[in-house]
Amino acid sequence: MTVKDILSEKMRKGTLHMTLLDPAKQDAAAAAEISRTAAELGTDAIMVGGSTGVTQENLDETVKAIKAVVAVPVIYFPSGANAISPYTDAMYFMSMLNSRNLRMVIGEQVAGAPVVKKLKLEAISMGYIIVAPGMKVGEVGEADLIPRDQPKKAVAYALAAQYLGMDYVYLEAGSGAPQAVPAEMISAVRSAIDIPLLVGGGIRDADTAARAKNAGANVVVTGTVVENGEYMKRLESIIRAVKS
Ligand code: 1GP
Repeated sequence: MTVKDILSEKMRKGTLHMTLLDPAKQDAAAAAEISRTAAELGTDAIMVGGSTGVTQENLDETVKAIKAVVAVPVIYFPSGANAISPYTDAMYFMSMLNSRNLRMVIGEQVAGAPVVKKLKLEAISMGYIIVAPGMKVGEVGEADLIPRDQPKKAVAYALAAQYLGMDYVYLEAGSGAPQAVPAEMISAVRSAIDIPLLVGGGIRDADTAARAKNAGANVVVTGTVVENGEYMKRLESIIRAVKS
């Protein structure tokens, strides 16, 4: 069964939660420990990636350590073709649709595609749409940010992703964003498209996670929340809100 099939089956039953770990932010053993806890608390997949500082070495080490302790899929969330790991279960083959830089839209993908083929990796295509404030990823990706009060613009990008044949759409406010993607934007996109919708960036508590879920996110992604040593209770309440 492919990772996409596993996730589709789970999505039919409800909203999923995914935990994002940046290999540049902790060592492999710490990433594995967080992943084990997140999986025990019910997270549905571990995403590994970051905007800067991901190397082949820290990526491979982190993925291997996580794979050794969890049964849920481990999915690479790349920022470019500089590092691609053979150890993940799948990778998002993503295009930052609202980047002004063609390299982020198609250049890195062209560079990475032969590697994905060679490694026989499962590629899950994804339209990646950066919503204001966008944070680091908006900056390094040179995104033409979707204004928070323009859901129609987000809908147009998401529909374009669907018509281009992409598997998923990801609405991203940016890691550590002071505000998550607005609920109105999530629900506008959800009602316009038929493919799964991931939402992340700035979701640090159960209320915000519940708002994203209730607005129609199929997958709620959290990253920063596990970077604080005292994350367990918070992550537990976020996952409970996503699953209830
Ligand atoms: C970043 O959307 C993810 O790609 C997670 O964001 O770190 O703010 O949870 P946070």
